[in-house]
Amino acid sequence: MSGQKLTKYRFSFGPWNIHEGSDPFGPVVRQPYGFQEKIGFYRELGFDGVQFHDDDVVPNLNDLTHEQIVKKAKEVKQLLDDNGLVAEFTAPRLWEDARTIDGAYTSNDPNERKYAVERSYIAVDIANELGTDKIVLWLAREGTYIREAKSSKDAVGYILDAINKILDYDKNIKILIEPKPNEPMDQAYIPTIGHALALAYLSSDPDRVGGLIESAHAILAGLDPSDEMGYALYHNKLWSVHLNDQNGLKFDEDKAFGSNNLRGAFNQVRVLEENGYGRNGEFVGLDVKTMRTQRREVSTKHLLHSRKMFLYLLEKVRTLDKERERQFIQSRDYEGLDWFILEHLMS
Ligand code: XLS
Ligand code: MG
Repeated sequence: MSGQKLTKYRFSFGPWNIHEGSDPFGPVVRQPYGFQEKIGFYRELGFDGVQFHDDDVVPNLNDLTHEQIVKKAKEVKQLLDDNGLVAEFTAPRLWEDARTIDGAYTSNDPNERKYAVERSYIAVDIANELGTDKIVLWLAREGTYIREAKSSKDAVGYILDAINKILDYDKNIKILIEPKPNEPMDQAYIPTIGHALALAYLSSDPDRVGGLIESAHAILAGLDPSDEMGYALYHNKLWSVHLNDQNGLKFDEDKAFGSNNLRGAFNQVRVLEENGYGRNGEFVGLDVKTMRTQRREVSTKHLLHSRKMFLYLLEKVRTLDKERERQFIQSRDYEGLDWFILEHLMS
């Protein structure tokens, strides 16, 4: 990396990260901000990119014609332009509609599988109107509550079929698969980036299928997020990230980046920085949730702090004495190396 221009990172989050605090056990606790108000927060928080679900852009899209969808998407594109923002990706929301109760691409009902693919086409149309060539597939309900409900082998075929149909529908779109091992399902079919990239290589156009890695999702799979990122970077298929944190194997907490494991966060920033992530326009994306206890007027701090944490740790990566580190490695003194890293992080 020496001598190379330092990467100037761009940051993104989805409007759902500024939310009203409801959880499975309680209603909203904060007065909602309107969509335009949320868009108004981005620049002041230091963010350039907006992640979207299809229906964040076009609410109630199931009830609209193609023309109405395009018209609404154009309005949102204008709003982004007016606020100096760009869309990072659009994600089809395949986990709320009644036709996705038993899964979307892997539903046992062929009509529901058809709905999921057609809904994905709409997400592609919206992405095109917003000026992004990326859609994200978080395969939320592609899994089971009990194993006997579906065929795990057939499910792979259904997901691959959906991916190939999307690639065929639009010759420019790039698909980012966001793996997660569980929740809402008891067990999901594409739990890790390894599973996701295997699908990419099986697809009809592997160069247009890659991955988005979320810190918490890797942790929920019992894996180290920075190793997962290193794996995808080797394949040149880490096209976005959702940086956040997670305290153990439980529901997806979407904690602020670095909030639970500073060393783990350091290694995520390091693997991104040292392997050129961001040099081809990739965003440092967040997927973080405000604590339910936070009052409305201070319900964007988790975004501000997560971005600040990335930049603090970036400074730690860039100021690490690599020669000293190399000496510890060369002499196989990993206890010494461990202390050296900890001292650096604490200094
Ligand atoms: C899950 C996903 C989800 C987004 C993208 O973590 O990132 O939060 O809605 O689909
Ligand atoms: Mg996510």
